Amino acid sequence: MSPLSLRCADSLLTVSPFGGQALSWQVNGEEQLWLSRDADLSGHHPIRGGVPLCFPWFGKAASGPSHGFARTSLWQVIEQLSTPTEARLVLALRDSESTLALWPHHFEATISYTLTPDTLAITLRVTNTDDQPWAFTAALHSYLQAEVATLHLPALSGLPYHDKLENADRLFDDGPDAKLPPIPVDAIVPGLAQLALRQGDTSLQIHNRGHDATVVWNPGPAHGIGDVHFGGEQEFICLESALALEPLRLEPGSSHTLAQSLSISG
Ligand code: TA6
Repeated sequence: MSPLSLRCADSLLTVSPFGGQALSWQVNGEEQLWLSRDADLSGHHPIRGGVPLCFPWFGKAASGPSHGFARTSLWQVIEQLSTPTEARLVLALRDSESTLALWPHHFEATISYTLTPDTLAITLRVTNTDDQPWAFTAALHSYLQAEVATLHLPALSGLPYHDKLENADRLFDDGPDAKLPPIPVDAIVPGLAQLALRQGDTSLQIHNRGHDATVVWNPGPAHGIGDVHFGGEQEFICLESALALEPLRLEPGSSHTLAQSLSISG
């Protein structure tokens, strides 16, 4: 179950078949994703960092693992191609005895990673292969490298969000000195298709598609999360393309695509 590598020019992506999860994306040697130094890579537990795939549910469920079983399932490679201008890796997950025991529906999910020299496009396509409709929630739970002490996301200014920490609906501050986002943060922001994350001289442009919300998460210093290394919460912000507001119903034979693209600009 070794990680898979995908390269396009100076852009290098590493993906774990366990979870179908991106672990690292380096552009010109600069890491763009965050992976905890204490991440459990044994293939038995969720991996803390990179881009975990949350499916068929986002968040906690009455029964079943947090964020669903996709991130702790073994995905199969179904396509890998590389040209001088683009590289692509596609993995698939289908229902099995173990998924049916947790969620009694037939499905197929594919995750595709497409690399160009300055962009990583991540596309989760979910298909109902059952003879009955079913509903799901999901997220591309991207952990992005960020210097939290100086982090500023102006795109959040004044936006409404659901604060999961206090189960309340709020507005982000829109004052000139607003800390955006405040940390700790666990915010479900309806819509929001585009935002930019500045890092030093470069900026990461984030585009979400097929989502109903962008989730903004950082647990802050008092997190008590065992697999976030000491001080690790100062190094990332999760900006997630999510179906988190309402379960999305899929008819038999139909599909939905949830996507996020990350592009480096100067
Ligand atoms: O996306 C934010 C969130 O749902 C938070 O509520 C927080 O718990 C986080 O994900 C991490 O969840 P995990 O199950 O990976 O510890």
